[in-house]
Amino acid sequence: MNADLFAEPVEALDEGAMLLRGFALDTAPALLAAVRGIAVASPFRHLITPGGFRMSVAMTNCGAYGWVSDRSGYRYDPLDPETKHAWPPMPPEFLHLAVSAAQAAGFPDFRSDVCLVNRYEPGTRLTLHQDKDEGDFTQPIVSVSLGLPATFLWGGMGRSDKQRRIPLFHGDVVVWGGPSRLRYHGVAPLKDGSHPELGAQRINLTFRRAR
Ligand code: MD6
Ligand code: FE
Repeated sequence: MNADLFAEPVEALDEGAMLLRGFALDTAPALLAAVRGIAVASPFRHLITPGGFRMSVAMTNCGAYGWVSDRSGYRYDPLDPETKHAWPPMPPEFLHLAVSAAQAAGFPDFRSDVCLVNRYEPGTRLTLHQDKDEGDFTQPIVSVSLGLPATFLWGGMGRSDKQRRIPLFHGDVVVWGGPSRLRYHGVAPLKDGSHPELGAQRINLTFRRAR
């Protein structure tokens, strides 16, 4: 088989930002089984933004901390505010995938202590934002797409910079760090569809180092 006939599986988006096509395909079934377990312990919920809006993305977390939002602001919390318990531990297969994807993208020292799990349904979107609530911007973000395809909006360092629209499919991984760590990004409204494993859903895992 001549690999040159096929799309490049690794694409540099910008300095410090890489798209790893299909990187998580082999582990996807194990990842999805683990997501179901996480959602039993800490259910998906729609957080309220500091401005009082309900987020259309449903979220939960695993790891030592979880990313949460309420009227008082955004923060990383060692306890799930809904259950008042610690978040479920990071499953070993999550950690292994996050570390190997970071390494493949040129970040050999990634030490993730949070996985934010996002659930999108048709119509769900994520407006342009920076991931800037973390303590150490030398650590990258690793983002894993599962289920329905989505259009990732990849912007610049300013909110109004031109954006690229990048289709993300089941098993794709995007890693951003270094000079791209604070780039604006988002997700366009999810189109209707049905995925063989997840039905009308997209699950996104974002791995970070919170502290
Ligand atoms: C994505 N997600 O779903 C990218 N950031 O492909 C994010 O950038 C993101 O889903 C912060 C909080 C939740 C997210
Ligand atoms: Fe983000």
